[in-house]
Amino acid sequence: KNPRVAVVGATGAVGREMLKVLEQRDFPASEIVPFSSARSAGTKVPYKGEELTVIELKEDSFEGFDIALFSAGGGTSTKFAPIAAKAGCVVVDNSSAWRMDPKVPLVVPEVNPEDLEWHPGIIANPNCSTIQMVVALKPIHDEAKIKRIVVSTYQAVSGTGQKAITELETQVSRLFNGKDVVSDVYPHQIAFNCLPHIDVFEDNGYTKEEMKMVNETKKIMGDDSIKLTATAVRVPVFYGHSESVNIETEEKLTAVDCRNMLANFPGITVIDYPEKTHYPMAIDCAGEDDVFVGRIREDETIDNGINMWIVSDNIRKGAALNTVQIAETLIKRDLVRVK
Ligand code: A2P
Ligand code: 11C
Repeated sequence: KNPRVAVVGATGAVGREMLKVLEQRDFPASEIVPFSSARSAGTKVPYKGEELTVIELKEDSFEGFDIALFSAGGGTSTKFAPIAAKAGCVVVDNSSAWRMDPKVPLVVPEVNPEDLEWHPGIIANPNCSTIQMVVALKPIHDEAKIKRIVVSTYQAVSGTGQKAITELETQVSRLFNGKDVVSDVYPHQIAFNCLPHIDVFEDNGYTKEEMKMVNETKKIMGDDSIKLTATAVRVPVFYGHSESVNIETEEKLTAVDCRNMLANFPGITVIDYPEKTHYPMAIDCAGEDDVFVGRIREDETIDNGINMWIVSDNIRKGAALNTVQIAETLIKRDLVRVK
């Protein structure tokens, strides 16, 4: 029997992509039902050539569902995920609300699928910047044990949501027409600019986005000894986060070892032909499923160090796809009780 699936936040940027991914992967559902707030209730969303009517999310919405995929913000997840779990659903939540709860597994299926076994009815999907990085870190950590990571990110505006996509489009068009620009979503102009500021600043001088990368990486990799320091930067790119990652390992790895290991790992495509100017770029990775890795080279300033460049579509592997892959893995491991 196939599970009945609720998609909460189905009118949002990630929710719409979830429906697309469910359709593309022919997810084995008996029914898919889209939910939103009262604002969008009654509107239609496309699924398998049909138009599904969006339903307002209420406390009794989860009766008869087996799986609920959430991407409707932290507030909605904090309130409704426990209600859904109590109604017998397994919740896969894309918000940051439950990620660091020790009772809730934080899962990237290529990295720590075994953590799904102890789920209490809620499973958290990590932050997009963390997901693409840990997929590439996992084979390196298994082989050579990672001691320290220094990462700088170049993050697309779609990570902020639809409003930010519109802000970048509008600013570019106004600047080309000699008009002044207004910044509503970001504190400064994002067009033709880079902002070293994602989410709010914390007391230690880092942003919340940077600290998510520190804390989520340790939880997913199951190793608190990994040291990580991050600088997260918003760049005028629509889709696809890029990351410059420097890794120090306990054991020596050559660039060739590293390239081979990454190329053989599920979910990774290595594009590393600098002599042909072939390396991962956001514009090529947008709309794709894999994590793309290139510029793999040894750090010549330390004994055991590797530098690499990691790019992935933040809305797909960074959000919608990883959520759906978690649901697929739950089914494969017989961890969903279909009513
Ligand atoms: P709505 O369209 O009714 O606002 P995004 O992150 O792209 O802004 O999308 C957020 C998604 O979360 C939308 O589908 C939005 O629905 C949904 N959402 C926001 N608040 C709630 C809520 N209280 N209950 C259910 N869905 C919500
Ligand atoms: C960004 N990474 O690009 C953020 C978006 O914790 O799920 C996702 C925030 C999160 O702005």
